[in-house]
Amino acid sequence: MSKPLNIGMIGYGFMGRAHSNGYRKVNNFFDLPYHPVLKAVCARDEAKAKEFANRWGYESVETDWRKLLERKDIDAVDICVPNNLHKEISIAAAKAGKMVLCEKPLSMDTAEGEEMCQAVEKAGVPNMVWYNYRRVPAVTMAKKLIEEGRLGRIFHYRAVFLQDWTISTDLPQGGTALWRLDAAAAGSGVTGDLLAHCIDTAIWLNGKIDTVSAMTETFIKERTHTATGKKEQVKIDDACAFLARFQNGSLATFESTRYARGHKALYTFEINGEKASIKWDLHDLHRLEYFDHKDEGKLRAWRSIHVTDAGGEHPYMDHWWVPGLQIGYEHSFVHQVADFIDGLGKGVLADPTFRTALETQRVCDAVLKSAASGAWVNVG
Ligand code: SOE
Repeated sequence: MSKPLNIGMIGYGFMGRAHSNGYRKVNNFFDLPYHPVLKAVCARDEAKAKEFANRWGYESVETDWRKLLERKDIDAVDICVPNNLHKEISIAAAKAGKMVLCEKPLSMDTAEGEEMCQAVEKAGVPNMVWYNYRRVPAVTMAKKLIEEGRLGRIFHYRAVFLQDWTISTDLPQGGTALWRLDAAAAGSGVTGDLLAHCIDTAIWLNGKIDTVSAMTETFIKERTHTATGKKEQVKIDDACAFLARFQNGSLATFESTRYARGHKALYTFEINGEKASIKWDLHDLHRLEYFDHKDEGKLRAWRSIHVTDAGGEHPYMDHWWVPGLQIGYEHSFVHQVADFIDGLGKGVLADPTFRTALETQRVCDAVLKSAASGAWVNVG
C-alpha cells in the first residue's frame, strides 16, 4: 500500500497543468511507495483557482502562498509561478519543512540559485527542478548509449531550440500570459527559458561546460507593458547563440530564438563521437537517430530507433502500452514524478536537484555575461 504525498501547487498555468497531469497519472502506471494527493492549488485569482481545482481534482484553494506553506496537511510544494518568485517561495517552503519542486529555470541568476540550494540543503528537504526533457525515453536512451561508451570520444555537441511566437510587434509584455517577455519576471529571455533546457540536457549527457562565447539580440525594442499600459523597453534576449567548450574537450554550438518563423518548439540536439553519433528532435520525440561507424560498410547508415519497446531495453516504456505504441510530451512529467517518488522511497534525491540545476544557471549567467561583453567567459 502506498502512502499519501500531499501536494500544494502554486500557480496554474501551462506548467501547473503539465505537473498536475503527472501527479494524477503516475500511480496508474508505476508502482510507487507514495501516491500524490492534490490537496491545494494556490493562486491570487480565487475564481480561476477554483476552476482549476475543479478541473484537476484539487481538494482546496488558497490565494496566499504563505498560507499554503503554513498548512500541516501539505508535504510537497510545487512552484509553477514566474521565475522572480521562485527564490522567495522555495526558501520559505524549505524553512517550513516542505519538499520543494520548482519549475525551471531554478532562479533568476546564480546568486539566487545558490541561496535556494543552501536553504533546501540546510532544511534537509527533498528538492527537484522540472527539466522534463531528460525523461523523454529517447533522450534517456541517449544517456544510456553514451554511458555504455558507444559513442567513444565526443567531438561535437549541437543544440537548438526554436520558436516563433513573439514576432508580432503588437504583442505586449508582462502579465499572466506574457511574463516571459518581461525581464523583471523572467530574468532573461530565451537563455533562461529555452537554452536552459538545452544546457541541462547537454551537461547531463556530455558533462561540464567550461567556457562560452555568446551573442544575443532583442529584435523588438519596445512593447506595451500589461501592468502600466505604456510602451516600455524590452530587456529580455529574443535570440541567443553561443559557442562552448566542454570539459571533455568537445566543442558545442547552441542556438535559441523566438523569431524562427515556422518553428513552434523545435528542440534538437546532435552529438558526434569517434565511434557513433546520435540525434534527437522534439517533434519526433519517440525516435532516436543513431549512426554506428562499426556497422558493415554497405549497410552503414543512420538508424531511426522507435524508442517504444517494452522488455527493459527502452527506458520507461515497460510502464506504458504494448511495444510499438508511442507516448508523448506529457509523459516526461509523469516520469519525473515517478522518479521523484521512487527516490523518496529509497532515500535518494532524483536529479536534477536544486544543486544540479544550479550548474545550468551558472552557464546561463556566463552566456549573458559573454553576450554583454563580447568576450569568452569561464563558467567557473
Ligand atoms: C516557452 O514557450 C516554453 O513553454 C518553455 O517555457 C518550456 O519550458 C518549454 O518546454 C516549451 O516552451
